[in-house]
Amino acid sequence: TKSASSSQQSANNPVSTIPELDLSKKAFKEAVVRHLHSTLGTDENKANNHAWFKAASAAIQELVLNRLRKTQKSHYLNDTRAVHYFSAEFLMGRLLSNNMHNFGLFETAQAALQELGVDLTDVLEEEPDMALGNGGLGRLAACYIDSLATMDYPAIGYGIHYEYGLFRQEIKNGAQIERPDNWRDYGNPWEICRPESIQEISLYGYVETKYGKKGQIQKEWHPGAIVKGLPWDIPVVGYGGKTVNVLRLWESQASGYFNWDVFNAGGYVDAERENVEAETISKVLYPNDETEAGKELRLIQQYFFSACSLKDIIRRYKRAHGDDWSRFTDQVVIQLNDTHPAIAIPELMRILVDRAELDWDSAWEICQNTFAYTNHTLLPEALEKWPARMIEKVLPRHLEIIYEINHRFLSEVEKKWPGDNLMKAKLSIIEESNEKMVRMGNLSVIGAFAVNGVAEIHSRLVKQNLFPEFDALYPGKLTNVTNGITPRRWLKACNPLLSDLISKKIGNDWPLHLSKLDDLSTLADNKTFQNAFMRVKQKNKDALAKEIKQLTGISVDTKAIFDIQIKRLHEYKRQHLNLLHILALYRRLLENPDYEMHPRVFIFGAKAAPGYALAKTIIYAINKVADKINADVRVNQKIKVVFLPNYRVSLAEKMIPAADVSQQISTAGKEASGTGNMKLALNGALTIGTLDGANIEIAEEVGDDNIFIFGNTVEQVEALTARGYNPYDYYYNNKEIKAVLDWLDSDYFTPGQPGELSPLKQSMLDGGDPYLVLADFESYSEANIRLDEAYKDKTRWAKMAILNTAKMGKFTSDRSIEDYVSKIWKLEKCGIE
Ligand code: B1H
Ligand code: IMP
Repeated sequence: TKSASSSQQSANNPVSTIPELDLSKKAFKEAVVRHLHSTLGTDENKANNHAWFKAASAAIQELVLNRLRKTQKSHYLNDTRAVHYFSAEFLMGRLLSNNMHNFGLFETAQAALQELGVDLTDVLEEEPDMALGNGGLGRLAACYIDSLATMDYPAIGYGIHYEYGLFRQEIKNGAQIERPDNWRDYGNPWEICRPESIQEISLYGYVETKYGKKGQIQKEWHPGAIVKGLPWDIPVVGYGGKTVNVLRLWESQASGYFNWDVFNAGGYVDAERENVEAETISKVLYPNDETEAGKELRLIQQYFFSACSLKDIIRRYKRAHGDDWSRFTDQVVIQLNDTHPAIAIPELMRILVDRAELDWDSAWEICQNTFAYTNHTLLPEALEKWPARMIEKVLPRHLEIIYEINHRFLSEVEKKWPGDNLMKAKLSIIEESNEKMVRMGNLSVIGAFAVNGVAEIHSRLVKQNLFPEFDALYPGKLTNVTNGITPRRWLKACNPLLSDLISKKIGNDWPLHLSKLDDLSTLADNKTFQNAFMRVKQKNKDALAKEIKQLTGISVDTKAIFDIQIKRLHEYKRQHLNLLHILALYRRLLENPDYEMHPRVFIFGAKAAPGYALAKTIIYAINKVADKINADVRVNQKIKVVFLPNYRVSLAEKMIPAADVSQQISTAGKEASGTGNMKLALNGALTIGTLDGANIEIAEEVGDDNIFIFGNTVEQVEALTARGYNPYDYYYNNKEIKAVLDWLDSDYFTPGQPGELSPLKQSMLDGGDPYLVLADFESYSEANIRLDEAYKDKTRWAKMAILNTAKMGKFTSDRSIEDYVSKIWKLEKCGIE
C-alpha cells in the first residue's frame, strides 16, 4: 500500500515525485519508507537503527535541498554581498535532530517514526559527530553559521574536509588512548560532493623574474606540485527552515599531472608516492588545541583550504562581474577565524598582482578591504609563527609577497615613529631571531580592516598587551565582539523538558529572541515555577546518571550536586585546581566524618592533546583519584568523581542540561572567552568561576548574587607575577595545600606505583605553578563553601538557577552575528521569497 500511495503521488505531480515541502507526518513517513526501499535497498522489517537514521536523514535532506536551491537562487538573483567564514575547524556535531528542529519537524518525525515502530531517540544516536574541530574555536564557527542562516544573511563557511576528525578518546587503566575518528565510515547523509567545482592549487617550486612588455618586473611561480581540491557541501539550515546556506569543505586529491618531471624521468614510484602525499593534506585534523604544531603539513593544510576557497570566491565573483575588480570588496568580506587562514592575505595579493596584473597599491587596497581577523587567544604557544625557510620552500612566491608587504608597512611605521628601530622590530611581520620567523598575527592585523577579540576583557588585553602599537597606528581597527552560542542546539534541542516549560510560560519565540528569557525573571520567586524548574533539572540529572552508569559503571546519587567541568584539558583551564579541591574535601571527610557538605558528584569531560604529557597526567590523576574515592565507603556517600570518556558535542548535549554547577576556573587573563560557560548557565547551572573571559559578562548579566566568583583578577595576577610568584609560599603556609600535594607523591592513588602523579605536584612547585593554582586555591575553597551553603537552601538555589537561564539573552550567537554585521561585515539580509 505504501508504494501505491507514492506512485499515486507521482501521478498527481508529474514533474517530481518529491512533494513541495509537505511537512505533514504522512509525507515524512512516506519519504522515510521510500528511502528505506529505494536509497538503502532494505525494508521496514529488515532495517536496523542505522538504516532508519539514513532514511530519516534522506527524508529531511529532500527538504533541505529544496530550500538550498531557493536560497542560492535568491542570493544569485539579488547579487548579494556575503561573508566568507574561513576556519580550519567546524565542530558541527550531529545534524539530524538539529535539522528536524530547524524545520519545526521534530515532533512530527517522532510521531511518524513511532507509527513505524521506531524510537527517534535511538535513531538519533546512530549519527556520528562531525568533529572537525578541537573545541571552542571550532564550535563557535558552527554556532555562527547556524545564526547566519537563521537570520537570512548570505554566508559561506570554508574549511577542510578532514578524513579523520578529532581523535576518539578511550580510557584504559585511567589513561587516555587516542583512536582514529572514522566519522565517514558508513557514509554521511548530509554532504554533497561537487566535482564540478574542483579547484587546483600549487605548491613548492621556484619563482622566475621576467620583464613585461612595458619593461615592468613580472614574477612567475613555477610550482613543483599541483593538488586538487574537491569540495563537499554541507547544508546549514536556519531555524524556521527558510534560508539554507552551505559549509564548503575541501578534500585534497592528487592531480593527474602531479610532478610530471619526476614521472618522465622514469621515477614512476616516486611520482606515485607524491600522489599519496597530496592526499594526506586533508587526512587528519591536528589535535593540538592552542599549541602550534609548527609542521609543514599544517602550513600546507592552511594554504590548501585558503587558496581553494579564494579561487572559489573569485570564480563566483567573475561569473557576475567579469574582470572588473572594482566591486570585489562590495561583494566579498572574508573573516579569518584566528590566523590559521592568514596565508589567504598574500595569496589574494598574488592573484591580483601576478595574475590579474593589478598594480601593487590597487591590489593592496582590495586586500585590506576584504579581510577581517578574529583573535582567539593570547597564549604565546598558540600565536602562529612560521619559519621563513619553510614558507620559502612550500610557497616561494608568497614569501616574496610577505617581504614586500612588510617593507611597505615598515615605511609607514617609520613615518609614525621616525628612527624608532625597536618599534619596527616589534611590529615587523618578520621576527629576526636565529631563525627568521613570519608572525601570522602581525600579518593579519596589517592585512585586515578589522580585528576583534572574543570577549570584553580579552579585547581589552589584545589592545593593551598583544597589539598596543598597532592600536596606536590604526585607531579603531581593534574592536570587540563577544562570543555567543546558538540557543537552538544548546537549549531547544538538547533540553526539551526545560524548553517546553519555558515556552509554556513565555511563548515559543525565545529561540529567535533570546532576550525574551528575561520574562522568566518575574517567576524566579514563584514557588510553583521553582518546583517545575527544579523538577526538570532533576529529570535531566536522572537521565545523566543512567548515562554515567552505562558508560562507566559508576552509580551516582541523583540528589547530589552535579558539578561539571567540560572543556579541553589545559593547565590554564585548571582541571587540576578542581582536583586539588576534591582531594582537600576527601581529606576533610577522612579527618572528620561529620564534615558538613551536601553530597556532590564531580563530573569531568576533557581530551588532552596527544603530545601534551602533563595534560595526560591530569586525566590519569582524575581517574585514579576517582577510583579511590568512589570505592571508599567512608566518603562515597558524600563525594563521587566521574570522568566521562570521549567528550564531544553530542555528549555535551547530554551533560549540560543536567548540571547544577558549571566550573569555569581558568587563570584570569588566559581564557579568551569560553562558550561552555554560556551553555551551562543557559541551562540553569550556577557558575563557580574566575573573573576571566566571558565569565565577567555573565556575572554582569546575572548579578553578583547569582554566581560564585573567586580568585585573583587579571590585575592581581599581573602584580603577583611581577612581584615574583613563589608557589612554595603557599605550600608551606597552607597545611591543606601541602597535604594534598604530598599525597600525590605517595602510592595511595596508584598502588604499587609511587611517583606516577608526582609530575603533577612538581608542575605546581619546582615547575613554578605557571597558572597560579596554589595562589587561587584558598579563595576557590571558600567559594565552594558558599556554593554548598547556597544549595542547602532549595528555594534560594532554584531562584538563582532560574535567573541564570533568564539572564542569558545576551549570549545568543544571533547577537554576536548582529555585532559582526553592524561593526564589520555590513551585510544585508536576503531571504527566499
Ligand atoms: C581558542 C584556540 C585555538 N583560542 C590554535 N585559540 C588551535 C588555537 O589547532 N590550533 O592550532 C586551535 C584552537 N581556541 C578558544 O576560542 C579560546 O580558548 C576560548 O576561550 C574561546 O571561547 C574560543 C572561541 O572564541
Ligand atoms: P569551553 O572551553 O568550555 O568554552 O568549551 C567550548 C565548547 O567547545 C564546548 O561547550 C563544546 O561544545 C566544545 N568542546 C570543547 N572541547 C571539546 C572536545 O574535546 N570535543 C568536542 N567539543 C568540544
